[in-house]
Amino acid sequence: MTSRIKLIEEAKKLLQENDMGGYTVPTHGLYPFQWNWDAAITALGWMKVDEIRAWQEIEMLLKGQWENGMVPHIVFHKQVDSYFPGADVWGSNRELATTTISQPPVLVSVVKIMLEQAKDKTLANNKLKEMLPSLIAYHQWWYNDRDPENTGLVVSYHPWESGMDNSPAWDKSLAAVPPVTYQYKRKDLEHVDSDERPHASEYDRYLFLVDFYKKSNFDSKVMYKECPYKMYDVGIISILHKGTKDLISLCNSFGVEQQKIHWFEKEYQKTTFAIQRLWNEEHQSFLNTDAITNESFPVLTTGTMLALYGEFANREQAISLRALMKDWLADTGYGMSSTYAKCEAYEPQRYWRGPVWLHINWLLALGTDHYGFDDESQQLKFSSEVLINESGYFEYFNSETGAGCGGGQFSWTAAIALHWFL
Ligand code: 9WN
Repeated sequence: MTSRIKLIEEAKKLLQENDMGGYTVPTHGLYPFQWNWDAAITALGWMKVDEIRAWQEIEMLLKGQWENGMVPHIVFHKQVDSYFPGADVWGSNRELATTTISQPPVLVSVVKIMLEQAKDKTLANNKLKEMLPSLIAYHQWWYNDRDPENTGLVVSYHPWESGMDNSPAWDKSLAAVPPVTYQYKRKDLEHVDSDERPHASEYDRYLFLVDFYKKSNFDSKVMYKECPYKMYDVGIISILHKGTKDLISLCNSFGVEQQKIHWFEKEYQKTTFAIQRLWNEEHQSFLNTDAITNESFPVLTTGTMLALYGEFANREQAISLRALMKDWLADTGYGMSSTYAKCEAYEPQRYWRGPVWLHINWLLALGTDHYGFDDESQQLKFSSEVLINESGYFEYFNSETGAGCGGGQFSWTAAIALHWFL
C-alpha cells in the first residue's frame, strides 16, 4: 500500500515527465502526441499542479481545431516515429497535422469543472472568454456534420472516434468494412503485448476507414453519405449531451447571444427524445446501434452505461441500470469492466473488451451521483483508489486481477487520481 502523499507526488511528477512543453503525451513511446479526450482529462490533473499549465493543455488542443469546428482526435504537434498510423497516413494536409476524425467530446464539461475549481478566477474567466467561441464551434460541428438529417442522434465514423477502440459493440459493423490488402507495420506491438491490443483484422479495417476519408477529401457530405461505418454510439451521444448542457450554462454565464443558446437548447431537446429509440426493453439498457443497417447490439459496455452520465434515463430506466450496475460491479472487483462480464465477448485483459479504465469509472460515478445512487458512486471511487494503490498509474487494469495493463506512467490515470480522490 503506497502512502497518499507518495501517490500525489508520483502523479504530479508523472504529468511533468509527460509534458512536452504545453501539451501532455498520454505516455511516452506508445502514444507520443496529444489526444483529444486525454488532453481534457489530463488538464483536470494539471489543475492540482499548475493552473496556467492546465489551461495551456486545452489551448494547445484547440490549436488543432479545423475551420469547420472539429477538434481532431490527435494533434501531431511534433514529428515522432513511434506511433502508427502517423500524420502522413491520415493526410490531413494542414500546417499543424491532425487526424481527420474526433473523439468523445468531454472537453466542455471539463472546462466547466476547471472554471468552478479554479483558484485563480481572473485567469479562468479570461481563458474561458477566449476559448468559448471554439467550444461553441466544436459542438455545432457535431450536430451539423454528424446529424445533417436532424434525427437528434449524431453518428461516429470510426471505432477510434469512440475512444473505446476494440469494444465488442463495434465488431459486427466493423466486420462489414473491407480490410486493406497492403502491408503495413504496427508500432503498438513494439510497446505492449499483443494479447492486450486489437487484432490485425481490426487494424486492417481501421486503416480502410482512414483511407476512405482521404478519398472523400474530408467532404462532410460525402462522408455522411458513403462512410461504410456509421454508429449511433451511446457513449459519444451521452458525453456530447452532457457537454451541451454544460455549454448552455457557460454561454448563459458569459453573455453569449440568446439565439445561439436557443439553438443548443433545441439540439439538446431533440436528443433527449431521440435517444429513447436506442432503449431496449429486453436488455433494459440503451444499445449501440448501426446507423446504416439499424441493427442494435446487445453487448453491454461502459459506453452503454454512460447513458447515466448523459442523464438520459428516466426514473424506471435508471432503476434498471442501477440493478445492472450492481451486478456488473459484483462480477469483478475493481469498478466497471469495459464489457459486462456476462457478455460472451468479455475478455478481462484485452483493452476495451473487459479491462477497467479509471476515467470511465469517474464519468460513471458522476452519472450515479446525478441519480443519487450513492452506494454505486462510492464503490466506483473506492475500487479506483484500490487500483492505484495496488498497481499504480497504468493505462487500464485487468478487471479480475487489478493488474496494470497497456502503457505505464499514464497521464489520464494520474490526472483522474489527482482530481478525484487524492
Ligand atoms: C487510437 C490515447 C488513446 C485513447 C483511446 C485509446 C487509445 C489509440 C490507439 O489511446 O487509442 O486513438 O492507438 O490505440 O483507445 O481511448 O484516447 O490514450
